[in-house]
Amino acid sequence: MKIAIMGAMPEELEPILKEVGSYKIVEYAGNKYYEAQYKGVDIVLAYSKIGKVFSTLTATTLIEHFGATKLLFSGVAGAISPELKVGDLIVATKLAQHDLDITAFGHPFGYVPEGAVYIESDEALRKIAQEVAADMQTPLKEGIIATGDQFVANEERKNWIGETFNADALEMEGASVGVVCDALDIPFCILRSISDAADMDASFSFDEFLETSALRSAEFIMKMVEKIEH
Ligand code: 4EZ
Repeated sequence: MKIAIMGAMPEELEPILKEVGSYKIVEYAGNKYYEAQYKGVDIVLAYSKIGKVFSTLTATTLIEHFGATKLLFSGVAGAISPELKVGDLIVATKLAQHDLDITAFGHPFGYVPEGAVYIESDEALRKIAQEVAADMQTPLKEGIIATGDQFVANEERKNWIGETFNADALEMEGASVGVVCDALDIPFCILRSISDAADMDASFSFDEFLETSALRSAEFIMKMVEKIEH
């Protein structure tokens, strides 16, 4: 078994690299990959850069080139659900691409022929996440995450995404990573800590809380690695 841990931004991966301590850097496909061992488990880490395209490339590379057999994503997200406040954790039950639109042909938002609106995450990994939450006595919400190539800082757009996909949080990489893992039959888990509310103050809130929320997600993900059977 080899566990891939990915983020989108350096700030999302740095606390994980710090916890891992020593690693080997391999440059491949225009990015840096970090190979290491953590508590006796082989791991490979990377941050992809922001958005669906870069995260697709990185997830595919982690699996096809580096041989990852499970994938965990750690990072931050904008809240849609009013229950979610800055720092809160959410694990995706399923994910959708909110900016995928061929509705002109009568298809629902997020759907293309031979695809699916929602990609389901791995139930066993979600269960491990709930166990970690219980151990840490930290609330963990399960919910739908919507992904698109937009930093949403607009109440109207956020509400539309919430209503259209029944989504609780939004970000820019989860669903594309999910599509890759689903196609390659690799169990995956998308964990996010809230950095903002995707409203008109989102960019300021994001800048203020990126580091602390990313750290919270990273600490949680490393507890999950310890619990995964190996
Ligand atoms: C994307 N990530 C944000 C990248 C922002 C700025 C240089 C998470 C995220 C997010 N994505 C946090 N809040 C968000 C929001 N309101 N809209 C989209 O995964 C890069």
